[in-house]
Amino acid sequence: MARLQNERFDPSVLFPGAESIIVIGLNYFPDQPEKMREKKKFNVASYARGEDYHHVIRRLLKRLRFFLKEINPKINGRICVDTAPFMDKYWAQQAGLGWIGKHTNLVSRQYGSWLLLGSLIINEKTDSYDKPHKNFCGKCRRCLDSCPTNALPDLNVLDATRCLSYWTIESKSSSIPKEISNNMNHWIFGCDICLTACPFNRFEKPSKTEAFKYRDETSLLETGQVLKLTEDQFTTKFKSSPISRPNLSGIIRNIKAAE
Ligand code: B12
Ligand code: SF4
Ligand code: SF4
Repeated sequence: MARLQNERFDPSVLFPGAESIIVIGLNYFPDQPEKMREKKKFNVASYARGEDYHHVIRRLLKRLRFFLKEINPKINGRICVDTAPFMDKYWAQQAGLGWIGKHTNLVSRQYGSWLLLGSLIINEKTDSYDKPHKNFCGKCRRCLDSCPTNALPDLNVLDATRCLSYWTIESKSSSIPKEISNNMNHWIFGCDICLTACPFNRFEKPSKTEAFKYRDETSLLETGQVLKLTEDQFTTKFKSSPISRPNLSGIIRNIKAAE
């Protein structure tokens, strides 16, 4: 995060000639939220139940870029999905998709907390531009109060060193500190607690994206059976899933901490 600050704050440094940004939000609210209820011991973040969204959104944006080039061959574009030094949420709010809620994620009046974001920066002006979305959080603070590890200590402030999402996906540490593991609430890959708390989820609707449909492999985590897999079996099964990110050793660490 500390590197590439100039690119992060100015998309025309990231993509010279940048004139416009097209932002897409893809609804990932689970199509079968109750599927594993009976046998479930552990929780997996909703965004990780199907194919990795980086691949899904990148494919869509590549098609969009191809389509735009057919209309105007001079158009070039740089795709940003999560990993680029680019402020996905800020530009989504500017493009009118929703607003940055107090849990620091974008909230939509059409889909609640459940949009994943991707952008295409292009080198052409467009006929018209959308307006930035108004913030509708008001006095609500349900997300802040719901966080079990106090990772949301203030409005719009996330302390990643206390966030279960950081500890269960990104951390390379061999163990999880006690003050975090005591409050894992059975989350072993990511965490949806603050997202679920948002009252704007009354507008949530099941995702229609085939690639986000629940994959049977996900149940191996939810039931704890993943512990029976070898490293090779884990790598093969979760090849195109976000669950591959912490490796099997990370998942085992998370299960031990959450048990
Ligand atoms: C690092 C990261 C994390 C870290 C830290 C998250 C955090 N909130 O700080 C961890 C691992 C904890 C994490 C967790 C999650 N993440 Co995450 N994460 C990111 C990532 C890669 C970078 C965010 C970041 O720190 N950027 C650097 C800072 C400087 O930028 P920023 O966060 O955009 O915030 C700045 C701007 O808003 C700016 N700003 C505000 N006003 C203005 C005005 C002007 C004029 C300007 C110039 C700037 C500006 O200032 C802010 C602070 O500096 C983004 C993808 C991305 N490239 O944005 C995904 C992203 C935020 N994550 C996402 C998701 C889904 C999650 C989880 C829900 C996953 C899960 N279920 O476990 C959790 C949610 C936790 C939470 N409550 O936020 C989605 C959120 C989608 C949405 N609807 O908002 C993103 C956008 C990925 C994507 N492409 O869809 N994540
Ligand atoms: S994702 Fe979970 S741990 Fe992280 S801020 Fe939200 S509720 Fe807290
Ligand atoms: S729970 Fe309340 S404060 Fe948090 S993002 Fe939703 S509306 Fe905003």
